[in-house]
Amino acid sequence: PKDVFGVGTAVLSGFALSVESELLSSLKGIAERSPFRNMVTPGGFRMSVAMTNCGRYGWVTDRTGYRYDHIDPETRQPWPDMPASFLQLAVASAEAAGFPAFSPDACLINRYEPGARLSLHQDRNERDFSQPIVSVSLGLPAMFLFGGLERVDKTQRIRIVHGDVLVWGGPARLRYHGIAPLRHGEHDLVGSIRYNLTFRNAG
Ligand code: MD5
Ligand code: FE
Repeated sequence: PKDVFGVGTAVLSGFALSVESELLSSLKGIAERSPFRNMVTPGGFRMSVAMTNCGRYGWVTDRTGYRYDHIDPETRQPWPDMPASFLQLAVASAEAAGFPAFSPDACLINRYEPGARLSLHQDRNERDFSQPIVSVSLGLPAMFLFGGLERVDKTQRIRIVHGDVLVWGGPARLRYHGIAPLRHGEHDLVGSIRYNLTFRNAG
């Protein structure tokens, strides 16, 4: 793996390609049970990225704040189970990046339509920052913004494409990051959409 961003980061180019169809069909099943929705931030803004989750815990936001919850607030049911294909890819990716003990219990699934973006933020709702985050990209390419440990730090940009897996751990785990507004386009298999699966140990 390339650690183009520095210690704790890995870009596994095309690592998910061999299982793309399993991932996409599992994703369809998850979205049938827990549909994508645009959540509202504590500040009252509707997110342009639509989200759902699978696994023991799901990440949610509403006017009261950000949290991990075992229950989908829309369906009032537990989130769909994490499919074996998801878990296997996440664990293999973390291992390839030097994190052999990754045990994800949450998978946040982001759906970007053209124009959707994710502003610069840190992921800090998880209990154990020694566990990495594994991110799998499917569909349209995206421009990933990668900053430092402070919001004002200069950001690097990298284009990530269908099948890429990125791993963030160790000293990179709390770096600021975001996604620039998605450009219009058409992906052969996925259409005019980008999906990102982010595997976490929420605890
Ligand atoms: C995405 N999702 O492409 C990104 C990929 C999110 C989110 O940011 O919170 O759903 S995950 C990128 C990530 C996670 C943890 C740490 C770092 C990046 N990092 O240190 O840059 O939808
Ligand atoms: Fe994030």
